[in-house]
Amino acid sequence: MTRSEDRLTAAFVAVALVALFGGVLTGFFQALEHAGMDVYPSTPLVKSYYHSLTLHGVLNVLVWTTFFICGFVPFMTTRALGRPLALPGVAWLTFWVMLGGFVLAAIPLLGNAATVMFTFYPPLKAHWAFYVGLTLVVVGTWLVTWNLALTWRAWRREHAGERTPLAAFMGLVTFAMWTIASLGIAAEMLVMLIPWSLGLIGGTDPLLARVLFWFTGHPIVYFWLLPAYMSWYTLAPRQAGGKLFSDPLARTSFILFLVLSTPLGFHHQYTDPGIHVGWKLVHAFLTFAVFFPSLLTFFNVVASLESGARARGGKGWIAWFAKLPWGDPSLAAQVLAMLLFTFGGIGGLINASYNLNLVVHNTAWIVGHLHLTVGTAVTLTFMGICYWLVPYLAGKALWSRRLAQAQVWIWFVGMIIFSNTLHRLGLLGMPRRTMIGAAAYVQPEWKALLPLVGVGASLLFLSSLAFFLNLVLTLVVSRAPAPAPAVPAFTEALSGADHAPAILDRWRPWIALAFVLIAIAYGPTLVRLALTTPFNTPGLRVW
Ligand code: HAS
Ligand code: CU
Repeated sequence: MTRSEDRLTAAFVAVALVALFGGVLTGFFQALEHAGMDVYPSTPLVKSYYHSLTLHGVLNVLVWTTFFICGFVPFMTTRALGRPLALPGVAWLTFWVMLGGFVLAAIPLLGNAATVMFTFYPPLKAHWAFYVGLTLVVVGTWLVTWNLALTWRAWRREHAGERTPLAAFMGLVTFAMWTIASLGIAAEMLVMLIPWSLGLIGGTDPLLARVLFWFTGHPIVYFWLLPAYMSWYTLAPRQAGGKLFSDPLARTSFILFLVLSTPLGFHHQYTDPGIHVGWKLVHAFLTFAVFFPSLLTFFNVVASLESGARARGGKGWIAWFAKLPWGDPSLAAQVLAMLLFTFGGIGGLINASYNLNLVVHNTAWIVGHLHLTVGTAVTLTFMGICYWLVPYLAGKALWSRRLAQAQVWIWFVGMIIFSNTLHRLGLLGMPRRTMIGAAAYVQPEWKALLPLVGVGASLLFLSSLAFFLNLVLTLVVSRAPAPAPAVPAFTEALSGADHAPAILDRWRPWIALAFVLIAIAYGPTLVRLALTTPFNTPGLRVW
């Protein structure tokens, strides 16, 4: 790969890490608030609990993830295809468009003019720059899709009849899925929020906006997850000293995500009026369907790790687990992320069940769920990736392997305390997105648990500080050259790409099927809402 491409990856990852730092800091403030300390009077930049919560959500789940993915996925895809990006100029333009968008959104965000949470539900009304900025970030991701697609086309011309290398296949599916999924948010921004915030239309409609938001808002979780899966499938087994159990099964899992990720956003809207219960049921079934590619991943990745552990002398049904090379912080981060994701996934099934959702919806339980998924499965995996990627990009060895080992375990323990406590608080009825310290209805049984939120979050914050310190010292202090090979090699498979049916390497049938399912699951509701919605709700600024 060219140095320019490495620099591009470095640029994306650098922005991602800055966002993550802001995200973990504000998260720490919120947890302290829950634990009984009102920190906001002493944080001049962060005005209130809700300002902090918005910064935390936007910086972590929208900016950290997206920028990391736009750096990491093209890095992996071009390496797997063995060729540079088709349009290097466009790739840099993409970065500047996205950075410009982020800065534009960050100005009102920091200035407390967009305190609308990462879901920005109207009628809460942010400054127009917030919506325009986020839209530019999304446009940037489409440019990445375009570039990856052209790069693959050029590869295909020279490799007719060959299977697309697995990592490249996964990169392409991730961006194809995301591009389809992002149409909802694009419509919400362009037709509703941007004209409304600019005063071009007088009002808005909460229900239509929420439907369009969750059209994208559910599949965006797979846009975050699939790059982590890409690492679990194509790098982690090799890091563990083993082989991927089945390449065709891995491809099947990704194709299922391409087809099934989008048509199920109503599982975030079970309690919303104005959507027929029959369509909610359809979305519930489809949510259970999209559970399967993660189950396939579970079996495939466990079998692959097991092959590595057994090659290292591991024995028994479970005891082999101890023989994984735990001393490698990059692998340890990913395996611990997988362990916690198992519980996050089970929690997801509970959320998806209509009647159980009525118990947990809008409670702290959901916050527990999202910290196991995006906050650990994704974030801890990306941290693990940083442990080889940043030294490689910097051309220097990681400053301290020991610190990195400690960091991933502190995250693991901190997250168990933090997320378990939030799940329990949710079952006790504690609402999410609420400044609990100011609530008049705090129950004694919540009071007993709330300090544990602070304990867990303090460990998480400590772990993030160790992470950032290690990366900064790698850049500034480390003198040793990056170890060779700096980038983990792609995993070989026990059952390889040649066993994969050719149909899995075709795009049109799967993309067409994805659109058909979306048309069935969303078409009637969207058409009805578009034809009947009056756009007459005035905006609110409640902060
Ligand atoms: Fe979720 C809400 C359902 C996955 C993120 N989710 C959220 C929100 C976020 C989020 C951010 O149905 C809050 C949004 C908001 O602000 O309102 N979620 C699911 C389901 C899944 C799921 C069914 N969620 C994720 C992922 C996320 C994420 C992934 C981020 C990355 N979620 C919901 C629902 C709601 C929801 C409802 C709305 C709730 C409400 O009322 O508001 C599934 O995709 C999960 C499948 C996962 C598995 C786990 C497989 C395990 C693997 C690990 C392998 C382990 C190994 C190690 C190898 C089936 C692959 C083990 C080793 C051994 C030896 C054992
Ligand atoms: Cu969802």
